[in-house]
Amino acid sequence: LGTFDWDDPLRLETQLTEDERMLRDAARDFAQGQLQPGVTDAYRDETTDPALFARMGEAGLLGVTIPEEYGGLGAGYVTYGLVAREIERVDSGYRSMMSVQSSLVMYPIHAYGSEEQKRKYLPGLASGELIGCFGLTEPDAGSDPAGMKTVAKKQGDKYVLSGSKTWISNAPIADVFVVWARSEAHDGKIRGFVLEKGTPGLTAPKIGGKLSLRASITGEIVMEDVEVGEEALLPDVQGLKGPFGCLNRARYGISWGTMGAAEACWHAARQYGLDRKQFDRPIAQTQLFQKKLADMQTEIALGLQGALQLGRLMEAGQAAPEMISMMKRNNCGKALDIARMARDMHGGNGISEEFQVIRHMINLETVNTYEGTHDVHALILGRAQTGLQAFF
Ligand code: TGC
Ligand code: FAD
Repeated sequence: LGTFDWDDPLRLETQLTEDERMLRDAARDFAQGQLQPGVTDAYRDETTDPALFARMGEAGLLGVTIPEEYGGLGAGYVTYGLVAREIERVDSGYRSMMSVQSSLVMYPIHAYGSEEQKRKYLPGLASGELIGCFGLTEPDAGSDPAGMKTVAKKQGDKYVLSGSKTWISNAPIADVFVVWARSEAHDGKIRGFVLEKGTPGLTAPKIGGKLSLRASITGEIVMEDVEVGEEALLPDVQGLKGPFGCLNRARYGISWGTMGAAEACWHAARQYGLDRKQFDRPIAQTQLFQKKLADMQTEIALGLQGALQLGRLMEAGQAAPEMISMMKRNNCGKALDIARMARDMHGGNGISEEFQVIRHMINLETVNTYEGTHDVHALILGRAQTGLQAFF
């Protein structure tokens, strides 16, 4: 019979390759050494230091799955997931910055872009010298991106883009904007464009007053007759499968990342229960406290196994979007439950920034909503098993 490691009950560690463990350890060192010390202040003060991108780039954490010839790490999807888990163990906002750059900006340029676009943007995005953002959501088109109003009109050899995007991570500090619009020259189909900061008519005001994901800056993208040439069009994709192809990767990364946030909350609650005494004994020595710890341990172990299996299927080219919906939805929902439990188990201290758990809890409200809400992923899974469309 084997031994039981409370911290790794189903032996995830033994299912990773040596290279994966090494890159995971490097990501953990970076996250704990460079991100953890400043996160409480960044969250409280709602500040995002753009220099963090260069530091993540230097540590090799941007574009993990992008080939080395374009500045990426050329590693697999499991490594990408392990990196997301380590960063989100610190803060969902920092993982957000990394996933937007890697899955929503570098991936579409690599998968759908011309050779010139790849050479122009990918190395700078990998090093973090350039910051990217991804504009799909609009004020009137969130869960239903097919309802987007942003248009690209062809005038001579130029495209003229007008419209607005909202709730866009990184936008106010971005240099490179991957934006999705209906193109009149392509029968109204959705096409991707790569816009650059400073182009006349393009602005990205910050959205203030966020009480969640405060360490990651969010903004709008406003396009007032933004004129670009053919070289801005992503040539190799059209239709909603363009943005969804990117979302598949980011959603997959979130299934790992949320488990990192959940682990941080679980470990904190366990330690707090061992340290804190009431009624002359550690609160960890009560049945209710231990039941909560058991639930956390079980859900995290299962969530990580699911994320790992999905990562292996992605690496084998066998992952279906519905599998990604299942893992994004389940792991976000479970992580949110775990963070709420951990907050409760800390008593009054649980609401203090010092104990971190309430920050994770509030962040996970955003993560449960973006990249497809918890309920929208339920509808994707419901459609897949009934054949019945319940969106409208
Ligand atoms: P539907 O009819 O289902 O599909 C339309 C076309 O798209 C294709 N498709 C996919 N392709 C690849 N991967 C997927 N996951 C795909 N899902 C759909 C589909 O095959 C079809 O292609 P074609 O060629 O036949 O036209 O589309 P629908 O309009 O009925 O979609 C419904 C729904 C709800 C599934 C979808 O719209 C949806 O997922 N909504 C959620 C929107 C969302 O996730 N937005 C995310 C915005 S980005 C973001 O939040 C970033 S946060 C980043 C951070 O900070 O970390
Ligand atoms: P809505 O679509 O209006 O949904 C509101 C509620 O209605 C939800 O509970 C939803 O589940 C429910 N609902 C909607 N349709 C149905 C239905 N058919 N049946 C049942 N219930 C339904 N977007 C980007 O493009 N790029 C980004 O970088 C980005 N970053 C973000 C960062 C943050 C901090 C946040 C908060 C959001 C970000 N988003 C981004 C936007 C995000 O993807 C959307 O908020 C999300 O897709 C939901 O859209 P919505 O806010 O319009 O909500």
